Amino acid sequence: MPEVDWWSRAQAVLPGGVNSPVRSFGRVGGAPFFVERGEGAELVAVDGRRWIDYVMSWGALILGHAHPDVVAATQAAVARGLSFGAPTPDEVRLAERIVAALPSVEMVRMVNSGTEATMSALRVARAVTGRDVVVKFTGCYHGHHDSLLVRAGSGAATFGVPDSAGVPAAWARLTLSLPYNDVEAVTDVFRREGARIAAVIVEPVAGNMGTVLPRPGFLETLRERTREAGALLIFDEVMTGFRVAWGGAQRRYGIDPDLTCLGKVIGGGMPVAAYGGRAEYLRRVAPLGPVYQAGTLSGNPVGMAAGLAQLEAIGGPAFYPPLEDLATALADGLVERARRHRVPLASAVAGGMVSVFFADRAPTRFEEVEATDHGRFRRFFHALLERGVFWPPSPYESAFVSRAHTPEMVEATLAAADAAFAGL
Ligand code: KE4
Repeated sequence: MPEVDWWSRAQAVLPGGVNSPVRSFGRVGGAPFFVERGEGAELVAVDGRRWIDYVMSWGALILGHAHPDVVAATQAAVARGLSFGAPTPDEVRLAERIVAALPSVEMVRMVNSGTEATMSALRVARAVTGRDVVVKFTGCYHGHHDSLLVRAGSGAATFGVPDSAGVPAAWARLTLSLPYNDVEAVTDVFRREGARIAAVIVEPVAGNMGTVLPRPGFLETLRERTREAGALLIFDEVMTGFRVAWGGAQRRYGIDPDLTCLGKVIGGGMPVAAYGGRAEYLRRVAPLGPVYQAGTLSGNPVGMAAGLAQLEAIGGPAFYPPLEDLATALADGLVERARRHRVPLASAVAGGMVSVFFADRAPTRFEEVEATDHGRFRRFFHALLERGVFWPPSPYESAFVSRAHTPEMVEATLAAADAAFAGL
């Protein structure tokens, strides 16, 4: 059977050959492999090659690929029908699990993507406050809706400019994008624009510029300034929710946001996301209140079954310390191997998410990530890929470990990295 050239076929009918840009290897060069299946912590390509996988569907698969409990629950749900457009008990069960795990969340609405979750949360915040301006942070990614595809204007505290073609300038002018971890910039903007600000939306641990940790006082400042100004604080925990702790970053750092966005882990690999928060805010959402938001497949039974099975298998808070230990062993091992070859490498770890940066110290904001050595990252990525390790194909992405990753796999990864650093 002649090998199918999936990459050529894909590029003929899909923009860039992919359904999401990062999969195209655009940041690292080369052509992506096409996956036949996932097994635990490994991906198997259609030609039989296999890799230890640190992408794990961008964080969704915290138990690993095709976990038997998730597969069984999802298959059983499929056999009962894929979608009804009518309420089902599992929607209630998953919402109850989320509410029980996140004290700041009294009520949730299921949606189908992180983009929908953050878009809807912003709409609620604008409705609750009657204000239009939102504050985000450069390097944080909240999905691809117009309000948040905005990058910083010329000055740190000037209104934004579109970060994508097709985003109206008028929309961008309602968004302020500040440097992550910059407490002074936040205080200054609230001093000047506080009365107009509907919400601040933040990744409480940034994961879309690599993993960048909040500096002490940063999240606390956001909580104080928003409360003083009557603005809402939105934690975008699409990546950190059930990834950095059972109760997400809000439990890890002890901050209660007004609204929370979730995704990835709560869907077990299916298109499931959610936004939630104080009941008084969620009661503004249709059909109860004037904020309209809807979705044909929101809360669909197959996604609910997958998410419930994954959360069930995670079990609770005790799942996370061993996961973080493994991520830390990986990060420390990579930094140590790089040191042996006199390659500057820094790392950041939060729960089961981890990044390494070709720099002397871990970045605290987007500009510092931009300044890291991307050429070395590209060569590192391909050297690992040739040695059976699939690292995220961009210096602006986080890597993810799962319960399926073993210490032996970490050792194999470190051996591959040692050889890679020798050639950098
Ligand atoms: P989706 O619309 O892609 O489901 O979620 C958007 C989103 C929102 N908020 C955060 C914190 C996110 O990390 C994401 C999506 N994450 C990326 C990974 N960097 C998804 C990967 C991709 O775009 O293909």
